[in-house]
Amino acid sequence: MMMLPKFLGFCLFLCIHIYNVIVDVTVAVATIDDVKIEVLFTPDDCVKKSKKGDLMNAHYDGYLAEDGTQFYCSRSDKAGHPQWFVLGVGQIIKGLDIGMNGMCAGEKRKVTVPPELAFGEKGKGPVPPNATLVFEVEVYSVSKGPRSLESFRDIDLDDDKVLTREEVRFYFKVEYERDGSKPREDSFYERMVNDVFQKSDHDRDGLITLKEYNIYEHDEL
Ligand SMILES: *[C@@H]1O[C@H](CO)[C@@H](O)[C@H](O)[C@H]1NC(C)=O
Ligand SMILES: [Ca+2]
Ligand SMILES: [Ca+2]
Repeated sequence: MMMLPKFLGFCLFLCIHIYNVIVDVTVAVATIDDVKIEVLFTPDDCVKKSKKGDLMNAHYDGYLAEDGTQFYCSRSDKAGHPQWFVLGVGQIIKGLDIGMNGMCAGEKRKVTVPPELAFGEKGKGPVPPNATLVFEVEVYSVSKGPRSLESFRDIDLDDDKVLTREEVRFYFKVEYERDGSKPREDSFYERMVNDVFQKSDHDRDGLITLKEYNIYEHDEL
């Protein structure tokens, strides 16, 4: 369980990397309106909706709009683990950050993303230049994001300004079970904790400081 999480799929890494590259080299001409959102399924109790900074768990399949070729499938890639990511902070491509806003657990959407908000003029790997992409996404969970100062204070139970694995695990458990959701297995929380530490514990000392915690918060504070 101490290994780096295997469930962090290829696409998530690719998306982060490419997104960073694209932000540097292209002038974004597309806007939020250019992302087309079609809701395919809404569960009855669709109350808790995703917003920027939330931690989400989702499956997504990616297709080229032009001919429907599938270029990514999180169900079959990397042992089919759903992807964990923080919404709205550039951990996934811009078009999905926009297109997955306001989703609840259980919701399914088809999100069409123009190239400016995906892999741009250059494309990447199986994605050709100037490709409009279609993603079919299914959200498994939405939880209060780990990226605000407020949540840092909530997580830091002993108020010593660093987060331990135990504090983060306890926080997620309480967050998940507060709405009466059924308790999850320990391995479920362990994967979340691993993911958070993999992304935030930059010096790998097993503790997350306030500085490490706020690393993605470039447009806030
Ligand atoms: C991609 O689109 C840009 C802007 O419209 C254009 O200049 C470029 O030639 C296109 N690239 C390819 C490979 O089609
Ligand atoms: Ca602490
Ligand atoms: Ca650290």
